[in-house]
Amino acid sequence: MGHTSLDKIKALQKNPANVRNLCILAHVDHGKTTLADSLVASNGIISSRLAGKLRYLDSREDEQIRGITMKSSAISLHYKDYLINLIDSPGHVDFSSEVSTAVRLCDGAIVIVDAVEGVCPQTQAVLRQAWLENIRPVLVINKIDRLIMELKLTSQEAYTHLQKILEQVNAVTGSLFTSKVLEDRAVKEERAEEDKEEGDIKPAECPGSEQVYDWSAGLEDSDDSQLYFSPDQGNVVFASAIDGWGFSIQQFAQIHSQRMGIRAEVLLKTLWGDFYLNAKAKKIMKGAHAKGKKPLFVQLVLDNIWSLYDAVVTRRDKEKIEKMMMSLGVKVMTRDSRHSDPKVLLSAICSQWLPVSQAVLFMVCDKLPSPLDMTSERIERLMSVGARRFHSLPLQTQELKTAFMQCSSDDTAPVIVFVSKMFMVDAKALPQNKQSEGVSGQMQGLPLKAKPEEEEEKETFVAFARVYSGVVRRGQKVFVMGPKYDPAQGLRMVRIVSACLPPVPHLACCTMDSLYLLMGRELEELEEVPSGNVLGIGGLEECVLKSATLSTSPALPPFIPLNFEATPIVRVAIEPKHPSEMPKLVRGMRLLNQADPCAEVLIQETGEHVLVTAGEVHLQRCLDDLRERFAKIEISASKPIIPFRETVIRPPKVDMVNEDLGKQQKVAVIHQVKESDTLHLDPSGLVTLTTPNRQATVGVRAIPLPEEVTLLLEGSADLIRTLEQAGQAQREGRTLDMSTWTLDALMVLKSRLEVLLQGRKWRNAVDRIWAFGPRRYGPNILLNSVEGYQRPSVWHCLEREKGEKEGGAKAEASAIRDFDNSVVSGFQLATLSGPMCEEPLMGVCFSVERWDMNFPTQRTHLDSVTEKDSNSLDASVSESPGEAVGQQGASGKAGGAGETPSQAEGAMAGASHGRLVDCYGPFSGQLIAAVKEACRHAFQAKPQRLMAAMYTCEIMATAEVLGRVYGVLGKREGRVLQEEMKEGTEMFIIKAVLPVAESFGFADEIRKRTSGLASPQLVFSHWEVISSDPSWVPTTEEEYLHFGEKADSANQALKYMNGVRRRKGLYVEEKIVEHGEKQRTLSKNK
Ligand SMILES: Nc1nc2c(ncn2[C@@H]2O[C@H](COP(=O)(O)OP(=O)(O)OP(=O)(O)O)[C@@H](O)[C@H]2O)c(=O)[nH]1
Ligand SMILES: [Mg+2]
Repeated sequence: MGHTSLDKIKALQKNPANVRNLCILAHVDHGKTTLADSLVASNGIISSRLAGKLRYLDSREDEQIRGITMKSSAISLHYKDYLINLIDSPGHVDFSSEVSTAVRLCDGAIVIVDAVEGVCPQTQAVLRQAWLENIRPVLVINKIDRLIMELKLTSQEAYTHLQKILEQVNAVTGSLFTSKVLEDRAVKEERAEEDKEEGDIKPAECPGSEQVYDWSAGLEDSDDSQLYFSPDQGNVVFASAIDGWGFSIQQFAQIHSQRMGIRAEVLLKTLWGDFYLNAKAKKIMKGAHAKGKKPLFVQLVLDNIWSLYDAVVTRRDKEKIEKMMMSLGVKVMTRDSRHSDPKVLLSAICSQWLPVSQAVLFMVCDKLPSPLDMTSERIERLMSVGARRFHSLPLQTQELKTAFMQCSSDDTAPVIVFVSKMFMVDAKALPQNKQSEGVSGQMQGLPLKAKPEEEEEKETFVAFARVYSGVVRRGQKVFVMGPKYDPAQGLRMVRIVSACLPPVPHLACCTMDSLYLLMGRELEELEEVPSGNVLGIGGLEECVLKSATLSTSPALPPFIPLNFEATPIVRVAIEPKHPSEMPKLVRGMRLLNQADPCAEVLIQETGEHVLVTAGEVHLQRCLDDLRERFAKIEISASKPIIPFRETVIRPPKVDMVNEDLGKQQKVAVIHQVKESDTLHLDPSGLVTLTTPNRQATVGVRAIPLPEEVTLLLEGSADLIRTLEQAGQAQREGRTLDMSTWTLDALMVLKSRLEVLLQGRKWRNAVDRIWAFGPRRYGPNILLNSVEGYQRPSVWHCLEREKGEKEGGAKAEASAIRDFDNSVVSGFQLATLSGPMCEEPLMGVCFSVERWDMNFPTQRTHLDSVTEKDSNSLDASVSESPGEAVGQQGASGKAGGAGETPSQAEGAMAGASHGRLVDCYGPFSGQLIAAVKEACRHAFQAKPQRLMAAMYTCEIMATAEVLGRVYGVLGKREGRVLQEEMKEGTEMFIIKAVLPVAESFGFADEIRKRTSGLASPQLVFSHWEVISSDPSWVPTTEEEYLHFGEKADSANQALKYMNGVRRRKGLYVEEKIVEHGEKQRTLSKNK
């Protein structure tokens, strides 16, 4: 463990004021792990000669081979009197969930930016993540050697370039800050409102009645001086991690103040900026740029570095090197100075002259907050789960805020711990087993080679965690709070932690069997860990799935869920090579699910085991892990399953060869629907369908939603879910304590929908929304256009004061109101899988225009229980199975249920409406099926289209390889959105979108075609309608001429659709050999 003893670290842990928990964040390949190496080397854990080459924290074999980090890992370092718990994180977008797990446990972050590439998409993403978690960043501008050696900039040009980079980074922070201030102002207003309301009770405390806000008010008052990166603030280090040097301007200010006799404070203020040295007057003057003078930074800082590189690397001028070493007071070993690679000598000199580790460690101790500096804002945010606000939490819960703030390690302080992920280690590498194993501890974390069968089970999970309050002791019992745990409920039922808890929902009890100090590839055993430190906890695998909140106080609510940036989108079906090994696969997938923060594991209705990952690289890592660590069997994975969406569009005006279409074409489309005695279709697209027992008839029309509406609904899924929950609660007679912020957001959503849904056909549409779907929050709408049918709108629960009126309305509801829920369920089923290839629908509005009920004996009795029953059943059905595998799950359950809730129909129908059973089955079931069928037919009556998931990517390429990049993009149906030259370099930045379906192997292909110069990162961006019609056949002469008779070669949508249908075992209409005689004709010609 290097030259710091375990006892020293234990002592340092006890002083939270000198603890720094921080992570290293950056875009991929900007040098995080290389910088971490230098810091690790400063503690003697690795040799400083190997720093930068070893990439010590990339402990996995595939990380070393691919050269990218795939997981976050922590190491504790010692610097002066400080303990630094450092977490290295991955920069590749596929692993951005690992970044979230790191950021949550930290108080500060080192953000690294590559001096050549500047601010990249992931740089922005990590800055945003740091911001959202309220942690303070410092900046390292890395790879400055590239400006010298690759771009061959002069020191003056480099200065301008660095200034630009700093501006870019500050622009990102600035925009985050502005939006935050505006948000804060909204909250303040809200508080003022609340105070006003409470003012009825305590008028004395009521603030001034009229408050007028100026829009810029918050911006001016807020202190943003701490916020921006500026070398004179001491929060920027310039570095070349690979060559081992780095500095902040403080260092140079000190060096030069002695040499030149200028006060260090003056230099500190003037070293960065538009200042120059007037040698004659011995003064520092302003206006270097205007007067064409060398800025101080160039003259006193960069020039020294430039001339060192010039002497050592470019000219290899021995004499000059000697001289420079003398003046710097640096001595190097002869083997370094004689080495054939001049970089060795360079880094030997630099790492003594300006050691990067000292500059960075000094900066983090000086500028980043300690655990004692937790802001109350951050604590309130962590504790305000869901739509609840902090002030509505029980009093005992609110009091826990003090415990966070004090960060006390007293025995009386409640223990508060957050686990952000679970990672697996080989049991042999655990410190308690190490004595017998000797050196094998070194190998911990490295992938395991094949081992004898009996050792298979010997792997355990360690929780990656942090103590926020109290002292954690080995063998201690704690509560595990599930994501839905309600402290108010818990407080009523339990007081202390004990093994036999009364059954409190979402609360469990667990023992922390062992505690570890995380040392990169190694673990060290600890007896206790005081507040404010990062640690590993063993023995939680039974009660923690991926992340969890632990405490000794039942008053603690679960922390807000981790904020993941990436959407898991790439799914594959997995099966064992030998069918008999299925149980091993199931176990392996369960372990994988637990060990990976964002991978999802589900069992599809067809019985297939499906793995959902964030991208291709992530997928590969998950498969490798399954093979080598978790299942340890041969597995085969299907080709990635690409998700599609189905939608309808407005009838196109032109055909495939851009000819104007007449009316008759529309009719041709419509006649795809086959009419029967219970099904009728009118030419305008209205489908009427009667249930088999002829007691109900529904008329449904499908209407495409405007694109903006679909986007809005898609983006507001969480909000709509809250709305749905509130509606549900109201129907059950409960109230959901929504924060004013959520209520406001819902009102805004409603009014935006009103603005977007304009025109005759959408009159009053927003108030008539019956439901959203699928799963009750999807981007499709069910619209109530039934004449004379009154039902409360989905927005009903927003109108608090009108809440009471509903009771009255209910009593006079008609008999059909009882079956309201069957219609909604039918709609949910229809939107969950569409008629084209059973993929979910998107952007479709189903307007129910007719709903007639015709009972043999009129039912007058209304049974409210009935409605409730079907409600709750439906709710459990509509919950997505993926979400069942919760992020903060308190149980060890893995895997989900079936994917489509088709069993819903039977279950629901059986549960209620028993009196209306006839030979066709329960009536509500018939109605569900009828609505679902009507929706499907209505959908088919409109021009249907597939929607493809699209990735965006940003590719950086030089002019020479630009053509090849375009070639690869074109071949894969990609579209270039923007191309621009990166300032100060010869690189082009290309922004493009391409379908997920065409993206597999894209990054590799680009890398190969450009000899590794361009490496794109794919980020899910949106859904896009594929313009070609999959059911299209050529009808006009021109089309025959253009596409031939089969016309299937060019039809991308048909290709995708048939692919999905084939995979799902649905009927695919295909002609395999047509016109066999043509081949004969060909051979005759030869
Ligand atoms: N020229 C130069 N190259 C550097 C410097 N620092 C790192 N590199 C190189 O950049 C590449 C990526 O370095 P890493 O440290 O693995 O980058 P990372 O940010 O950890 O990458 P991910 O973890 O995959 O996001 C390696 O080939 C390093 O050798 C530097 O200061 N100068
Ligand atoms: Mg790395």
